Amino acid sequence: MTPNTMTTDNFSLLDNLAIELPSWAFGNSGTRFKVFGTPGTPRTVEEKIADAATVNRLTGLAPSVALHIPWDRVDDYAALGRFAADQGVALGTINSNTFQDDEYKFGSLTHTDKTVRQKAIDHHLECIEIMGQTGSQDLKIWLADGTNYPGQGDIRGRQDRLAESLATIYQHIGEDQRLVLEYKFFEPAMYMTDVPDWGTSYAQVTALGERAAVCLDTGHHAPGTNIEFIVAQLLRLGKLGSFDFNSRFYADDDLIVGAADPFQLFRIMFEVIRGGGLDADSTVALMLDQCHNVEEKIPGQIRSVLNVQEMTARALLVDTDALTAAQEAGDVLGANGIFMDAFYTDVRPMLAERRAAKGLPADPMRAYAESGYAESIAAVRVGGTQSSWGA
Ligand code: PSV
Ligand code: MN
Ligand code: MN
Repeated sequence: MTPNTMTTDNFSLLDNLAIELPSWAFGNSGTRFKVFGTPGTPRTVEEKIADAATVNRLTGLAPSVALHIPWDRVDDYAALGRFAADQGVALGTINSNTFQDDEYKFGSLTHTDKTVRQKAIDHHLECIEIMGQTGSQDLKIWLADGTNYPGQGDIRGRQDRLAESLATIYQHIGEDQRLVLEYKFFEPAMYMTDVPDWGTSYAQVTALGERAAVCLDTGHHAPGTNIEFIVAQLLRLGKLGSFDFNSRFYADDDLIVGAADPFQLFRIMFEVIRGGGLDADSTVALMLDQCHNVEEKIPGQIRSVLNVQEMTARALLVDTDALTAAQEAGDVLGANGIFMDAFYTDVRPMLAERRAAKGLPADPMRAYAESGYAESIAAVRVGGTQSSWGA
């Protein structure tokens, strides 16, 4: 039997960890019942970018910010890109939005009315144009399209119209750009969502071509779904484009990553590593998709990127040679033990040392609390309208 010898030999792969932050995570968000404001909440896109840059400065883990159009619409995207660069971050994924206009009540890219479909297509073309100005690589499409009642819509016809609309958008995707299609099994449509699962997303993007891939949001699956299996499968098929990381207890809770189930995050990161998703030439984009309701937003993002780093480090500890030997020998408990040994190892002291060696704060949460940034933005950002999810 091969002995289980955990080492940190693979920790250099941690240098490849780059986690994009969503601009909307810095705005206020809430539930159906109430949106609580937070002092210092950004009023402009620039203020959201400055907050994201703060997370990156303290962690070294978040070098880019995703934008959501029209929430983050500005006159001059090239200037916005320069502003971001001055702050030490880049502009990343452009997220489209076809879920807030009255015309989209019965769908956007799937709508039966051609004029509504065209409006949704044109919005995506605007997003692609913005990508040209920001230097963004990915156009991310998440659709609220779907139906609430059996019989309400023609399931197959909607798929056909979706395919046609996506094909039109895809024609405008540049050589160095990608279209990523996010799936979600419910909400706001309650009976049937037009892109409910990875299989549908995979089928749609495969029909488009090389530069289209699947976006996996960890909160968008039925409870009990084996997400790491989906990760392994999509990586195997070369179609895992990006992640939206968050965690959930019940539905699409959009909570801090790893808060609900760190072991699941560990298992997902193990498959990401196994499938080459952390290699230097990987095209898998890691992003957060969170909404902070009652907690402070900047430390919420810091906690999340640290949790991803922590579970990645634990996954890198798995002695894969010993694991393979145990698996091939049919040593069920041995294999599981090797896996769990890595998961149960506290890597926090090692990561703190690593950060310090790179000139980063050993404890970014503490460094943020002591930095005075929260107090300074609370003092400065008075007046104007605080941004929120949806504005
Ligand atoms: C809605 O479920 C959602 O959370 C999707 O996950 C998108 O990625 C996000 O909103 C932003 O559009
Ligand atoms: Mn998402
Ligand atoms: Mn979501």
